[in-house]
Amino acid sequence: MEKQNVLITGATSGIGKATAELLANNGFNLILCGRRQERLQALKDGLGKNTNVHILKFDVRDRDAVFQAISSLPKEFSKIDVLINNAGNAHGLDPIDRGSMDDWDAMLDINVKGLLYMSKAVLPQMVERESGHIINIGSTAGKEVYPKGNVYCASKHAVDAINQGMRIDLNEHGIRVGAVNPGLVETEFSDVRFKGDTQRAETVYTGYQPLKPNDIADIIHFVITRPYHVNIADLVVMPTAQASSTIIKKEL
Ligand code: NDP
Ligand code: 8X3
Repeated sequence: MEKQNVLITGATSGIGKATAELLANNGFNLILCGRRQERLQALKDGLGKNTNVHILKFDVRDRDAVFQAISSLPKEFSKIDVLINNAGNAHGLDPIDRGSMDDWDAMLDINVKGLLYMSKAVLPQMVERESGHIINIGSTAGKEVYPKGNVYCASKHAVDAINQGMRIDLNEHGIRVGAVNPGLVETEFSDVRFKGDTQRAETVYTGYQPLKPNDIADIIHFVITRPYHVNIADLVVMPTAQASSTIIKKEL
């Protein structure tokens, strides 16, 4: 069978990177996206030994760059079988009255509008073929709201709504759409949220066993390898130590 092409946004770190590594070893061609060119190149150099890898450097906030990137794909990568909308982050953790408007813009522009731009750029070919698979990386923050999570939670609630809306609207075209919604995963997520304060970031993942990026990569691999009539529509996964955004069994 012909190898499928999988496009992953946010492939330079965390969940996206682990997914790229797993899929490279399991018979998928990869289109890897992010803003950090040196990390993209390192992934291509490493994973390119196992599979065909194409890298695209752009910011998902930049609408024109998104469309240019997709239209620049060489022929062998131009058919996208699976789109993994993973790029995103939290920026800040502040009460709503003290939040930074730059942080709000970043979260809504990247997590919501970036996901929409990517989907808009890729969907026409899926609609034309009447096949394809979109996986939206949501969050438990898209299922509940926690103190100071306000705008990040809003962005992930939007991903939840868009995931449902896409599934409804694309149903007639036979396209699979589903979300994977993780709880706490130890990645660069908290470094970004706390703007490089690594000590504060580390406290988010200490005293219990958080999920690792590989745990989510395993799930994504499972989701995309189901027979085509099976669509995992919405999946929530947390560390065993986590019961909700605020209830975490820590041994300190
Ligand atoms: P990381 O910070 O490790 O990775 C984030 C990725 O997103 C990086 O590859 C980064 O690449 C990319 N990215 C960020 N902003 C942009 C942008 N403007 N344009 C293009 N790419 C961008 O975090 P995670 O792996 O944890 O996060 C991945 C997804 O998982 C996010 O959507 C996040 O909300 C979600 N998530 C994370 C959880 C966690 O606890 N870690 C839990 C639930 C969901 P680069 O900087 O090179 O552009
Ligand atoms: C990331 C999980 O709880 O830090 O989406 O918001 S949380």
